[in-house]
Amino acid sequence: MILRVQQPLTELAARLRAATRITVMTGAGVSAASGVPTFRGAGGLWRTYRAEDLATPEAFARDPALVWEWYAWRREKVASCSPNAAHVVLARWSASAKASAGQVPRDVRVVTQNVDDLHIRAGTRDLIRLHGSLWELKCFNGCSAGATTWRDERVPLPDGLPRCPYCGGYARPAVVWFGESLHGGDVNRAVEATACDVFLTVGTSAVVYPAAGFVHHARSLGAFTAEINLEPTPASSLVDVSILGAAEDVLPQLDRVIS
Ligand code: BJW
Repeated sequence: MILRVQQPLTELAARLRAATRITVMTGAGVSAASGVPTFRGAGGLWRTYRAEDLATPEAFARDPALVWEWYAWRREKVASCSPNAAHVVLARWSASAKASAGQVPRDVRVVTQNVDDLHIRAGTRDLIRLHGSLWELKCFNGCSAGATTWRDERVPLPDGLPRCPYCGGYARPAVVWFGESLHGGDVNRAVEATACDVFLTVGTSAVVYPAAGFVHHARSLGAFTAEINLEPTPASSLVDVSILGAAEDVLPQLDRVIS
């Protein structure tokens, strides 16, 4: 177990206990203990591949087979993974709107940048998914019917590149690539969730915008802000409390203290 700083954990627990509105924003580090590779940490995906080669519309237009090969590999990887203790705690918090007698009722929102769906599989309610899902596809050509995403959980994918059932063009993963706008409704819900008592970021390198900006927005609105990560990030010196530790260790410990 990696838990290097006890004092910030105690302070965060006290803040969480007193809070009525809590927002937790997660990144790839939350799924690391499940076996899902992160992007930028040790062993992260970008250490092996260049983002520009795989996670942009230009990359897909240039070489859809290469991009699909990468996504097919990641779908297979994620399909073999299960939610870990961090997902389980957040799922329980998200469902704990009605508190038992004597407890403060809590409204817990979970916002994620992850496309793996492990929060959903753990049972998180009303999850806000900023970067889409590995398990949904849409038309790459942008045909009107294929703009609405459809579910595709086939693992492995059949031979040949997935096609749009409406226009026959290439289908693509319904994830948000660099240079693409996030879905307006998701951004609005996330911005709304920055109006909270405690805003906690977990397992994100805090470098990809607009997600990385939400913790600062929450702070400007008066939220107590905190971060849980294995290592310092650009947000560490700006949040009220930075806890160096693993999400799957720290969240269950916080849960025990505040429950
Ligand atoms: C643990 C742990 C454990 C490990 N416990 N912790 C210049 C300046 C500012 C912005 C821009 C700019 N140029 C371009 C932009 C915009 C760009 C951007 O932010 N770029 C930055 C990199 C500079 N953003 C966009 O393009 C976004 N769209 C947009 O802004 O539209 C308007 C616009 C367009 C064009 C120009 C300007 C504006 C879209 C961003 C989409 C991001 N997409 C991806 C891929 C999704 C699909 C897929 O998965 O295939 O999303 S990139 C990748 O990064 C993925 C993630 O969701 C995202 C964030 O990564 P995350 O989750 O933080 O993971 P890691 O790996 O980075 O970090 C893991 C952390 O966990 C590490 O810190 C570890 O230490 C830690 N950890 N184990 C706790 N057990």
